[in-house]
Amino acid sequence: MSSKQLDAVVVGAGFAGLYMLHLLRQAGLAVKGLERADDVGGTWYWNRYPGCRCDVESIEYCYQFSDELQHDWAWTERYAAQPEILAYAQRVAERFHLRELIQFETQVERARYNEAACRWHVTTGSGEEFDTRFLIMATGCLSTANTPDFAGLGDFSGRTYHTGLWPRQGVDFSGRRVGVIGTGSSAIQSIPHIAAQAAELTVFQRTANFSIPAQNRPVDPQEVARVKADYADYRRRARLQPAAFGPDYPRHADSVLEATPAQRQQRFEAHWQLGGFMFLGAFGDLHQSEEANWHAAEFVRNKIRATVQDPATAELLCPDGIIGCKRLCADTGYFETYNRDNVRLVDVSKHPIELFNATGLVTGGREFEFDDVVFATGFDAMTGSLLRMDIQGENGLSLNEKWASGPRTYLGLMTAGFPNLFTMTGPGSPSVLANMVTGVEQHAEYIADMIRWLRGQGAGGVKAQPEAEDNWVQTVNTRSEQTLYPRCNSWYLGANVPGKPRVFMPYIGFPDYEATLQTIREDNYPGFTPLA
Ligand code: N01
Repeated sequence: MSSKQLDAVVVGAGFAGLYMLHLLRQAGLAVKGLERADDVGGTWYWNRYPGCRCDVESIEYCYQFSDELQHDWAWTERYAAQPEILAYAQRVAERFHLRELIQFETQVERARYNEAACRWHVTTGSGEEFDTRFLIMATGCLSTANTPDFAGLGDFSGRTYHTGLWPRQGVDFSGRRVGVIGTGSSAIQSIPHIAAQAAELTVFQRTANFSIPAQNRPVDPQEVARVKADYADYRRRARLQPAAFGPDYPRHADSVLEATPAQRQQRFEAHWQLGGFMFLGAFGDLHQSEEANWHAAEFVRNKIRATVQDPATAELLCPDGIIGCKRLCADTGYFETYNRDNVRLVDVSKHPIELFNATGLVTGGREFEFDDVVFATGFDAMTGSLLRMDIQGENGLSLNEKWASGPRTYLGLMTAGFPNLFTMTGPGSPSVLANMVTGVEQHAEYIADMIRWLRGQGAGGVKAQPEAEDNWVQTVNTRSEQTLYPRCNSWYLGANVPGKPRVFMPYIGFPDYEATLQTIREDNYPGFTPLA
């Protein structure tokens, strides 16, 4: 085979792509990775903003496929910061000799399916072409930055940044007047750091967000030794958790509505002290009942009121929605930052940002001047990176046409009409609702197994059956409708990108999903049709 005639192309060299490449090479395939960045790491390559760190504990936010790797790598903090996670991805690439499989600074622009040959023709931004049997999209769920189309943005003469495209050399805000737009996870992590450096910081908030202190700290060597003594069992138990992490944290099943006010307060306080996502384990009905959820939300609002000294600012920072409906944020000193003299909060919920001009922006008839603006405005999540590529499957059907009313997949792995095209942690899989590293390992192993199964029977490929896809889409929808998730304007629903179809994209429930995958594998992959 020439270097351009391949068995598999893997797009993306983040955690998903790296492991996929490793497994496919092990399976004996001629495989190549194509990555737009100049190094591995994916999310952790691009998101270098100050304060960037993971909201899943480091002992779990790492691969489990190699026992040696698990034991050799030592994290320094409970929640690892971006430089450490990037260093880990780089170490993995070196240890498993993966860089030699990856062509960097290569953006896939187009992919065309050739039905007669059961192969994909892939074209890059520089016009290079690859011919491959399998095309595997390890393109990430939060990898296409979303900068709103503000009028006059091009007129702004200061510096602009997006948290998801942060300059490698960092940014010095010393002595500068900075504006941050957005109050999602990226903003909540970066604002305390920017505030500590800048002369003035103005935060533009459209929707107040729930955030729980991460309670980050250096790792406890005894705790690490305990986990590592039986890492496999720890991992096994983690996979039985709703989001595939935190097996040793309490998750209570009882109803908040049956607790006395004192019991509620005590339980919420205990879970607040656990930090981050663990807060939502306080009671069993927080994701199901709005009335139950209100109690958790009110507890957090009271914490904000107790932290932020200016009552008007505190009220503006109090979210009025459902806690956990948008992704819960984990912070270190976020609300405290609003007690600094150099920080102010501007509410743009009633008066959206109207326009930018040379010196700043205008909202509600007021003008704000800056040297720098930071867009912490999120991503075109889950589908953005896939739909930006021009992908055409059977009968010239484009993925954009097929997903015009929202993504449709079978198990989040394949979409009917696009044979031999796999999506890793795609819409319809637990993906962003679970530990992403566990999710990508699960998908990489599943895809590699399926390819082995196909090769074992001399099949040229595989496609998802439309009926299987319809049923799965229904299952995903039914699952989300049983929860409070669809009731807010989250990126899980595509609500943050104007014009994007409103469909709840991830599948809720990692353990069920894992069991479904296993049953399907054991039954010889019903819903998938092998191709001659
Ligand atoms: O993005 P977001 P993010 N005018 O979409 C606002 C993961 N992550 O990058 O809520 C004014 O959450 C928007 O306002 P609204 C994590 O999964 C993880 O912060 O739409 N404001 C919102 O406040 C996370 O959920 C970690 O009304 C506008 C903000 O911009 C996901 O990435 C750290 C606007 C965008 O928030 C995305 O987080 C960082 C406009 N026109 C990220 N448009 C950790 O592991 C948008 N906004 C901890």
